[in-house]
Amino acid sequence: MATFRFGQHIIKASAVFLQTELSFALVNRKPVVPGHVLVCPLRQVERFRDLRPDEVADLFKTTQMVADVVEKHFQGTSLTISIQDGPEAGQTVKHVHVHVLPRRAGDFQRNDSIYDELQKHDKEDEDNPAKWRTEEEMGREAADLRKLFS
Ligand code: AMW
Repeated sequence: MATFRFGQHIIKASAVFLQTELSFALVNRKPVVPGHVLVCPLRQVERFRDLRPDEVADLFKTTQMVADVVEKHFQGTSLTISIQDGPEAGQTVKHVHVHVLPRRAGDFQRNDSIYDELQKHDKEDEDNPAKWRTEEEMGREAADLRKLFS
């Protein structure tokens, strides 16, 4: 089975629900909200500025498509779309990735708390394997999403 490179991580094809010419989208092992997924360039590039124009175009076209599908699938009514570009911005995986997070009324008491959660959800003390979803759960979610793109 093919695998994908996501920074230091090797991602199984079962967790990837969309591949385009230059990008791919995967489910998250530790979602901040239901439907929190990631869209990445296929090429392992650390910073947003390092992407070629065709990669930026593909990444954002793919993000637009993915965002629309996950918002509807997870019964969201809005979206937070975010890139943590560099370690001081909270980036832990050295491979550009766009966070797509379906939003709904009341999901956070303070709306912008989602950014605090995003910043800390995968930091050392918060991010241990016991808190990750199982491969099976991620595989099921990716399979459901994959159908929505075919
Ligand atoms: W960053 O803090 O670098 O902006 O976000 C990294 C994201 O990647 C986090 O949401 C984290 O949960 C997710 N993640 C890290 N490793 C994996 C993996 N192997 N499979 C799925 N998601 C992952």
